[in-house]
Amino acid sequence: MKPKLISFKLCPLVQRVNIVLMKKSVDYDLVYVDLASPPEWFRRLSPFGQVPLLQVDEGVLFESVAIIEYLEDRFVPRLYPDDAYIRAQNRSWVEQSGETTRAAFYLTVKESEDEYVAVCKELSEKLVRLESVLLSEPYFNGSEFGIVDASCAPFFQRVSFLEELRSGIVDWDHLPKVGRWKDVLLQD
Ligand SMILES: N[C@@H](CCC(=O)N[C@@H](CS)C(=O)NCC(=O)O)C(=O)O
Repeated sequence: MKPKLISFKLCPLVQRVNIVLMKKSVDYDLVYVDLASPPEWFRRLSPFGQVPLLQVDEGVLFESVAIIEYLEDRFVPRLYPDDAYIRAQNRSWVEQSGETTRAAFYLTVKESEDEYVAVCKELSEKLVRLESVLLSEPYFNGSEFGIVDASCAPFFQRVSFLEELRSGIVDWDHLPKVGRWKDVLLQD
């Protein structure tokens, strides 16, 4: 069977899996569920009621990072570098990107100005850290698009949408490398 990705329309963690599937040119189906009112079949498949799920011949996978690792093992082109140390570093940044993506989500739900400003500060701190480790261009590892890029792209897309509503979330002038990386990923 074609892999089936089970999604919720706004989920950035599904989106990173989508990007990996597309970069590997995998023919797959995409199904959306309403998480506020999930269908019975979804409750049965998803151990924690969360998306993404990837349904494949062998069964159903959950957790976006585990799904990406599975896709990386099964389909070319390889999106992680060959070198074990650099690959492990990449994985660290994939983990961190989940935290950054979560912060971008908090920007949309915090109800007071103080909480909102605190999230902006947290985001900036994470991006300053990223700025200090970005050594290559245009992608995280250089010329080849990889899994860190796929994992960060949904976050950049959300911040860029939010900045259309309210500028000044991120001080891009002080993050030139991250800013250029964001622009390349959004262009992709
Ligand atoms: N660690 C999980 C998190 C997945 C997650 O938080 N998904 C959200 C949508 S973006 C969800 O399904 N929320 C519903 C819920 O937690 O009940 C992953 O990376 O796959």
